Amino acid sequence: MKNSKYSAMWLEYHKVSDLETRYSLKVEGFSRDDRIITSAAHELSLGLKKMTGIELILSDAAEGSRSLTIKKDLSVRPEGYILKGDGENVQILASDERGALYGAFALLRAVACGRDVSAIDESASPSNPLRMMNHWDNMDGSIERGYSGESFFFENDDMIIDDRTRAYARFMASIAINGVVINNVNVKGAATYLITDRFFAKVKELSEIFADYGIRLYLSLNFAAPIELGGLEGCDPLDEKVIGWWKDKIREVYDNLPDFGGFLVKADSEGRPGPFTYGRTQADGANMLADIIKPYGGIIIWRCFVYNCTQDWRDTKTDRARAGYDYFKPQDGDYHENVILQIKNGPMDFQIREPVSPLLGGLHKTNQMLEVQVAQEYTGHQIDLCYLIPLYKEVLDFHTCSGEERDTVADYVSGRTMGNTLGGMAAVINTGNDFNWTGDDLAAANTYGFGRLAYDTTLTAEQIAREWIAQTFALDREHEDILADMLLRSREVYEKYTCPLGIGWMVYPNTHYGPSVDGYEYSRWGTYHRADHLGIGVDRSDKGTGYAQQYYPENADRYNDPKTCPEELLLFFHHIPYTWKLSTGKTLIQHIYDSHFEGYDEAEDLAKAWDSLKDVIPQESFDRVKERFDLQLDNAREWRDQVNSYFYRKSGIEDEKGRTIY
Ligand code: GCV
Repeated sequence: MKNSKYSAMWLEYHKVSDLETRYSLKVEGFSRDDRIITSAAHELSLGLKKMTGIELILSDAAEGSRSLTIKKDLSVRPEGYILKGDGENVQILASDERGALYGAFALLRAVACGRDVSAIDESASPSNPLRMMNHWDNMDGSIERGYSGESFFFENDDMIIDDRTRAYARFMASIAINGVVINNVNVKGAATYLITDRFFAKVKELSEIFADYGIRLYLSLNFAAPIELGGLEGCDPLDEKVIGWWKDKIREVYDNLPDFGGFLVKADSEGRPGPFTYGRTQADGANMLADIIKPYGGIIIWRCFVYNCTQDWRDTKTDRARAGYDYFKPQDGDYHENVILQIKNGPMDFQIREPVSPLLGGLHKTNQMLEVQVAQEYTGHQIDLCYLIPLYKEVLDFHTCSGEERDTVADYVSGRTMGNTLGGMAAVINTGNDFNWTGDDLAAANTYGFGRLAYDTTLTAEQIAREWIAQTFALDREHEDILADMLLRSREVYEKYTCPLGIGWMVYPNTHYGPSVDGYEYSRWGTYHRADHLGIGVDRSDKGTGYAQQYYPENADRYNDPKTCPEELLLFFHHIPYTWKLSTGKTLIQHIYDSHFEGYDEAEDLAKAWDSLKDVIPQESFDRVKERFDLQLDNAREWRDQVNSYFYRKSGIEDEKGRTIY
């Protein structure tokens, strides 16, 4: 149901000083009437007034007063900005409107973070060309893997455009998001009709609001649209009739939505239609659409989440982790220049820890984009605290060892390694129409952090956490330290009480919250831990499924041998006896017990730390989060006791510390 009340999240603009001075706002080199410049000017007026009391006079005429100038400077990199203050006057320099808008938000951020901006000297430009949010919103208003209420884009198979739409666009612009896919990648029912007359007017209206904030609108596409909308018998990408249908359709789309960004496609994945049905490759499908959309400047973002989801659990040779690479690597170099392959960070599915997908950088002749999940599907449903920026950082900083000088994932997806211009980062977003947008107020740190990191991959998880805290809660240093520490520890805490050592899954089927050790063990999803009375883990070495060999040799060798495999991923790559000695000297089984006991205790510490912030966090916000910590502790307790009991019963090995196991 529609909910028009909402919080200001990190754009609260808390008061930091009371200057009551006037500045004239000047615009040089840009058109004052430009839609994005207008947004920048509006935001600066609002933010500075609220935070500092400064009144911006939107005119060049206010002689004598100090000035804030948005100025065009072609030497600044695209979408970048320079902030310069001479002690009196401040300038935002940019070569394009987006850069000016991001500069405006950066100035406001600096003020919110308590910096003296009168002599500011700062510059930035995006690490990634594309910085996108993917909504998994359905047209009936539900959100696939949504934990924050209903969709604010859709309801009853129709679109919603209201105040929230603009508020959302402001949030996204403030973290430099430049593309948004509004509908779920599983395109069904009414969503297939988003590319028809039925919705063009509303999609256009929405895209105009986005355009005010430098955001391009994209849609997820139903590969079977030629059948469902066009009445054709099939959707073979090499069939002339199908190609003709798409040509007409895409012309119609651009006639109605001239600034449309392009399509995101989930094909041949979890029951969605795709080229495999016709014996074609993923490249055949992607290239067909890309060629048609190219004259309009559009792009095709093609997801690599293709695997067999009807596996027989008895089959130990088939390995879901291998699937992406096996399907997509053979066509590396065949994808046309306006295709981007969107690759999930790990080879499985957004677990709390997985190795980096070997496709990232494994492809070296194809545009690629990193997909991460901000929505906490397997990471606590925005009930359990789990700050995910450290996870994204690990992925970006991962050395593929491809032999290139620039060999990290960040290098590949940014285009730095291959010199390509299409690539970047996309996140499955965690927003909904809850008052606080993200269910858990603290989960907004992930939304915020994703955008900041995608814009500047050199930022640290701590810097981002502190920026977010300052803007959201404006805490003093002592309390900021407490909250920053909570965020920074939270992912490891979650990992400890759920599934450490890279094993993953063990989660309640379908909902993906709470423990169910064998929940996915005898299923069709390719998600097994293979535990028996002697040990646990999946052998993905050269003696097992051979997945480790999909990496470049240095990494392949490291992962292949349990003695050199990073311990946090040990059970992802190897089947290990319970009596195996880890580097700490503990046995594997003792590590499992200890980790779960510690994880629960540390979750309690997090909850206590939150209690210590009671007097400095707004009451409603405090209460909402507190309720979640209560639930998190229940969850952690279940995980601890179920996992420990399960492995005690399997192995028959006592806990050295004699704690209660059931
Ligand atoms: C949108 C996982 C999720 C699905 C999701 C899918 C995907 O399987 O559980 O809800 O579907 O990933 O990324 O396409």
